[in-house]
Amino acid sequence: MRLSAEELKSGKLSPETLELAIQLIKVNGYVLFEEVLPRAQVEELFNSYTAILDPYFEEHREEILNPKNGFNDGTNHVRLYLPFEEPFCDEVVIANPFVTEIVDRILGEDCVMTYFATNTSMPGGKKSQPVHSDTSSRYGDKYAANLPIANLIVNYPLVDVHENNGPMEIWPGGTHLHPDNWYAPNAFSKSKLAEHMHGIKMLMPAGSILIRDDRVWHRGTPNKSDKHRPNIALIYSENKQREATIQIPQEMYDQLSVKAQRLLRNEKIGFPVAEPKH
Ligand SMILES: O=C(O)CCC(=O)C(=O)O
Repeated sequence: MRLSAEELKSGKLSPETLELAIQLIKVNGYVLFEEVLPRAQVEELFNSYTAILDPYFEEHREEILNPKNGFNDGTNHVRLYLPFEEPFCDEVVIANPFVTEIVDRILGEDCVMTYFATNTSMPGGKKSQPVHSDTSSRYGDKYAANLPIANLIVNYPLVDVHENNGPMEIWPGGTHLHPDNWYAPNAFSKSKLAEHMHGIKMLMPAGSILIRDDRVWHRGTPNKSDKHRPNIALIYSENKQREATIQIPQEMYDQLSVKAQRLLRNEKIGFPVAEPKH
């Protein structure tokens, strides 16, 4: 959907849009707000990101493309954790008001941000990834009913995503509503089932905001263009104890908005900015 000029200007969703977005995530597994971040900011993010990705990839090519790594077997997909620094840690990215309104309502106002990374479909991929959910079941094989949403993934595409440059493909409308044990390793193959189900390619303009239940089945597809197709990928989670992963120097944390500080309060505050890693 497209946000209204008034919503974009005020940085606030109307009560109707907020409610619709929440219900869409609940029933369909995702909501897409098209073209929200300013183009110039997205270009800056893209250029700064590729300035990190390209040398990193050259240095770690063997490991990243190792065919033993299931997700990288011919897909030319790379997941890269982002350093917590400008322009990536801009408030528009980490605490976007259109996102925080929704995550607060679904996950609770005490929710936290737990993941700060990117997924890139790089040119030259030959295969799609296996169809998967992003996090596993909460109770392994034990629990045979659906559970409330615990994690929301937020993607910001840094280029226009079209048929040709490796759009993410998703299976919406119910693949997030399965019993918990369907997300466990012993569950029936999602790739086999998905072949007979309706998936859609997430075609979206640069700077869109895709918010999805982490259980929705999806996969990366090969990029047939000659330019990277990166998505920033953040995860917001219900507040429960887990290992902190995002390193934030104290002086940077101190400069964040109250909301961003609250979202990141359980992370590694007072640590130096981490080097990029896959
Ligand atoms: O950004 C994409 O194309 C999806 C990537 C993905 O699902 C993954 O690497 O786990």
